[in-house]
Amino acid sequence: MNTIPDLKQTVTKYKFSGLWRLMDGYRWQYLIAIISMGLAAVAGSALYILLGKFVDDVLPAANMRQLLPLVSLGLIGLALTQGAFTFIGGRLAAQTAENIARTLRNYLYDHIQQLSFTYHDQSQTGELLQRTTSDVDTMRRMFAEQAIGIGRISLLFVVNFTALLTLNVRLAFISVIIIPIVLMISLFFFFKIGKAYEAFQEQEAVLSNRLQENLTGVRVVKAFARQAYEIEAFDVENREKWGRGRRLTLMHAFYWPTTDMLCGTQMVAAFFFAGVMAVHGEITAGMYVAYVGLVVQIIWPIRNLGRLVADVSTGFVSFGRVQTVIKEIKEPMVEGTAVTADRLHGAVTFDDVHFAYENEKEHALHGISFTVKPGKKIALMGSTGSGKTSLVNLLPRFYECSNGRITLDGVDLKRYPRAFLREQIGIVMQEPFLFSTSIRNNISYGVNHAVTDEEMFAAAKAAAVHEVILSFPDGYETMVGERGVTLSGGQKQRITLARTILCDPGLLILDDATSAVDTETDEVIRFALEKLMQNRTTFIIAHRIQTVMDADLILMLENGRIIQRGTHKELLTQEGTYRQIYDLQSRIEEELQTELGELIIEN
Ligand code: DUT
Ligand code: MG
Repeated sequence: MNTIPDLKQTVTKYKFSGLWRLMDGYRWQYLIAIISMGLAAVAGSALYILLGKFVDDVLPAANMRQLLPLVSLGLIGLALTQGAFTFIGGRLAAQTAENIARTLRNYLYDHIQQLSFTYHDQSQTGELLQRTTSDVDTMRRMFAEQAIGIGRISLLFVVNFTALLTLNVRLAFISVIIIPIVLMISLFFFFKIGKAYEAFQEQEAVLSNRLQENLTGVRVVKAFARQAYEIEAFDVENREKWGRGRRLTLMHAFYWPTTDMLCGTQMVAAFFFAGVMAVHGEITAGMYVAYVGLVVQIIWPIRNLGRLVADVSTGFVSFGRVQTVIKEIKEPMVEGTAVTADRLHGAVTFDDVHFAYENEKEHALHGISFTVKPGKKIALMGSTGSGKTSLVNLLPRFYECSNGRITLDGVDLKRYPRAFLREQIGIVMQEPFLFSTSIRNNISYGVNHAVTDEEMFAAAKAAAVHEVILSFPDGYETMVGERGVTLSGGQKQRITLARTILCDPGLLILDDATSAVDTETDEVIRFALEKLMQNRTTFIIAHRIQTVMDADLILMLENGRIIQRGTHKELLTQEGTYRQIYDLQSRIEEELQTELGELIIEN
């Protein structure tokens, strides 16, 4: 893969300089493209001048028969030259534009990967999709078609106008009166179309967001039989997009007839003047022929120039949208000086830690303090929304605490590079996510080196999923996700668990990692993990007392505060939530046992 250049510097107040920077490395190619177009223009106007000379000097001449093949060859040669240079110019421009678009797309992808959790919490997937695809493509078109077109037409104008001047100065000026007017009109459209296009793109992003969310949640939609509602909601947004698209096409529709009329009038007037001059003998018949050709070579391109200028505004709008993503600060991954050991011991302290999500008034965590010695097991319990996930997410620095201090092996967490933390801290997230690839690839996702079958099987066994995988016809090669089998919630959870185990992290976080498996499997996993958790600090978030009872420290959270702390034994002696949960869960167990016993006696 090519290295990705830093495009941060393209974010400037002035769009032109930003676009200029974007062309780093491609400028020569682009310049050659424009020069080729210019040479094509020169060949084109030479063609008409030669045609004029042919009418004036060759046709009436006595030795016409001898000159005819020569002049014809010249004309064909010029036509071929024009074609060849147009081809070269167009091809180079298209290539440059593709390259710029590819670089930009790679850059955006890379950039988006490195943005913080907070950014991703707040940005919409459809919006980002739109910016990395449709907006980049609009910019590609600007480079391939509009910018090159403007360059070509400007050169065409210079060349042809010079040629016109050599023919007749007065005529030359008469034939370009319209140009300032056309340019003013296109400037007007430049701003109008820019605004309309921005509105259009915004709405398209809304639409793709809707679509993306609907597809992700298609099962929920069906389960609640909300198809009609969804279709209606989609239609509303779609109609809005249609309206905005129509406004855009209407503007184009206005542009063409207006400029056509102006340009047409200009041409007729120019031909008329030239005709009068020819009749009066001020210009020759050959000059008239050349003149007509040159005027057509100027006026029609100018009419297109206006359209191109107006359309460049869409590229500018898209560039602006892309820039807002580029502007976002990346999460520094390697900054920090605290890595001395190549492995964490796993001593963790929280010292009066407060934390709030961006744009949330309420803190998610208040004054959290506790200490964990290396290799210990710490359990977090608490009702939903009490802050368990928020607390563990601070450890790999997914988020930064607002107040207080977290230390790891005695060093402030802020002094560790994020890359190191994320390598050393294995987290099994609350919502399991698998990629659309084989189970093998999913399990080995977190490690960079090649994984042997033994290592993979050991990880899968520890997660109590090895047997399950073997029961699939393709075993570890079974495809999951959109292109393969659909796994149950518990199976997914165990595969993500195996993925984390394989990474052999120095500190392990299990966020409700066994919530979707039955009590029996939970026990199997706990037993298998027992060995893994030895000498490895482990944070366990769970709701079952059995899962947490052997922890060295249990923290009971409520509304972002620790309301109880201690070991299982200690907490049982206290009045409080833990005891209540224990009583509740053991009462259910007892009742089950009794009922089971009665059943056995009855039979
Ligand atoms: N919260 C946010 N933004 C987020 C995530 C959570 O504002 O991106 C809020 C919701 C909740 C509080 O923070 O009021 C704590 O959420 P957390 O996810 O930490 O709760 P939990 O203890 O993990 O709940 P659960 O057992 O449902 O996973
Ligand atoms: Mg949670």
